[in-house]
Amino acid sequence: MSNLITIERHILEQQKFFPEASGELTDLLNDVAFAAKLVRREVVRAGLVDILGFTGNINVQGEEVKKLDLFANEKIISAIGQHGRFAIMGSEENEGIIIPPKNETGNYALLFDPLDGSSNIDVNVSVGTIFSIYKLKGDDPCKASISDCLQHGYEQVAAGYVIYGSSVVMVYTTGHGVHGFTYDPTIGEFLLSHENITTPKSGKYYSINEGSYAQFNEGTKKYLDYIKEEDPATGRPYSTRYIGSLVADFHRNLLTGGVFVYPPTTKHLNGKLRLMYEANPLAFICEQAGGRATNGRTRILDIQPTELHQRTPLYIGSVDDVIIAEEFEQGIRP
Ligand code: P6P
Repeated sequence: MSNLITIERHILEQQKFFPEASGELTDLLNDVAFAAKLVRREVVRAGLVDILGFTGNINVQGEEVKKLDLFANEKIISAIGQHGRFAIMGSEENEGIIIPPKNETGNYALLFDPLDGSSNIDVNVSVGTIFSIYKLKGDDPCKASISDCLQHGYEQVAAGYVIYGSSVVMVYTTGHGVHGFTYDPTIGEFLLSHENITTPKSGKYYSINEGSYAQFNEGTKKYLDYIKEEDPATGRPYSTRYIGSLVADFHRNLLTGGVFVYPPTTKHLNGKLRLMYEANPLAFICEQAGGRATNGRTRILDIQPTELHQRTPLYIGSVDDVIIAEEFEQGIRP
């Protein structure tokens, strides 16, 4: 590859779209990229250091906290918080908001899931970090509050994820396309590998946990019957691909096409996934890549947030595939 473009250089070039941001956005995204390198360093060694397994703690979600979850959370808060660019943060691992050190100089809010899919960590299945960045609503960082963390998804100034898999890839958008960078451990840099990612209008994969079939409503059950019928004219049956790690399932469908559905269930009436640091950032990325993201009825980015950890159903991926799943959810398709 002749012109090696690092993520830092690419972010700097994106800055031209934000003349008013005076370089802040560049610094924010570089902070996130730096934190991702620290998390990656431990994730890829997880089997060699005493960082696997459980901490014995239960997080705000009522889930057992993995050591690597906690490590990633602490690393992101400290590595990013130290530069004073964020006035406030919200993490999947913390019940309330986080006011980082030097917050008085920050003009942005950061929402993140430090290590999504952590139940897969000990068995070496891809996991991921997801992040979402907003400009503060007011102009006094010292007055930053939960309302700065509860803005509509369409207010995001940047969003992205890091997938720790066979290779480590960081994907981000600032509203000007979606770009992917693969980590090269020989030089310690994320290098541009997927410029201007666009997702196919339709795919051949559907991702849903069919083990929850008994918990699904009639619309979801009819959708599953439909997507598995033989009909070459519409490319059916689709193939099922479900890793149980949102970032991994999303990333595959983003590149190859397909649909990911986490619908309402009797166990999770509002879906299981989190709006602010899972659905919103991935929806921003998906739409920027030409895809679609809803809760089965409403555009994810238009949902008015009310709580930091609120859940939402998630229908996300190729436009044509998402619309079909929505039509069953809404009873439009018999
Ligand atoms: P289920 C992992 O715990 C996670 O939050 C997402 O990464 C993943 O898509 C989902 O939950 C899997 O949930 O109920 O299918 O096991």
